[in-house]
Amino acid sequence: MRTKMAKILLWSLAALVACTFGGTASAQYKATMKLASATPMDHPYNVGAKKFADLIKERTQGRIEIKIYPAGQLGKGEREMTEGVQQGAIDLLVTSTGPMGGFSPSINILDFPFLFRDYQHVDSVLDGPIGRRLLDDFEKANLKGLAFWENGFRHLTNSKKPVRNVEDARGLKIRTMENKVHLAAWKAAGLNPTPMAWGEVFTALQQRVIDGQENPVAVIHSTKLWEAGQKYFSFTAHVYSPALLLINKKLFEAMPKEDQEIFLKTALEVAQFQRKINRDAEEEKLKEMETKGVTVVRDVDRDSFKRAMSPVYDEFSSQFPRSQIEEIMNAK
Ligand code: EAX
Repeated sequence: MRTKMAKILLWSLAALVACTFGGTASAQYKATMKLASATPMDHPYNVGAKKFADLIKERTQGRIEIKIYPAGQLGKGEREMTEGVQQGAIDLLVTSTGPMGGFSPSINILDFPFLFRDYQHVDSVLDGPIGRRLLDDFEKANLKGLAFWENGFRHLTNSKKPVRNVEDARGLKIRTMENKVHLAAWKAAGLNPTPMAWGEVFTALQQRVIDGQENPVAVIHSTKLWEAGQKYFSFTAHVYSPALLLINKKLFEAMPKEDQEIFLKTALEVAQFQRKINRDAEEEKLKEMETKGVTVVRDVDRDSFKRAMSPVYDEFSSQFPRSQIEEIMNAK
């Protein structure tokens, strides 16, 4: 850790000297960075991360190399890996925003059930002033949010029975992310939710410690949850889960301005690519899951879940007043 900080300080000094005595700082700046994620290499987080790394290497003439560490190699969950980014042990992280509330409380506003109408609504909020404000808020925690990538609309899976409405789901023991809004929403719906780091979920499902979990199709598919007994998938789309490309703020600010611009521009460019590949592949992944014996319930009574989860809006109204919620809900 101390070496890491020393390296950052040295590079900052080199950049300062280079700027002061001529020569562009970026020509001197070289770095090898570690980018982590919790999902397997074929998950859209890492397809995006690979494209990002390739473009950064190309656009910095090979001066900045980004090595990808997928599938929780650098930590059992996203909250823990975010702490690693804060401390400088990990340089970049692609993560769901779900466990980020402890780092930047304002981000939890995105976790409310049935907040977003569709992908177009998602993109207009995340790529507009509201999204910009939420990204900026991370800077207080020594984290720089480079762009919103995508996890996706979350759906319920379980090992016990087909779930068509909230009554069918009542009493199920399900894992949620370490996220207070999600926990409260599932409790209000009459389920029995437990927060858990993603790296512990597969085993907990396999051992039937929990009956189910909820995640976007790409996470369920890339982690092969049917092999842990998740035989029933319900298209609840109860929450839209953004992802974030985060970088350690001190590391980012120690980079020459030109390289900072390259990182920001590339992160936003890859965001569009990464969201598209996530969305385009969803139907094909669902079909493949059916070939693996998963019962996919598409005709879910989503209104029953929406009604049952609606008390969370009042429960958190002191932190997230109706006006803030409506600013998002009414965005075009
Ligand atoms: O970010 O923890 C979760 O359920 C996340 O959706 C997953 O790790 C991908």
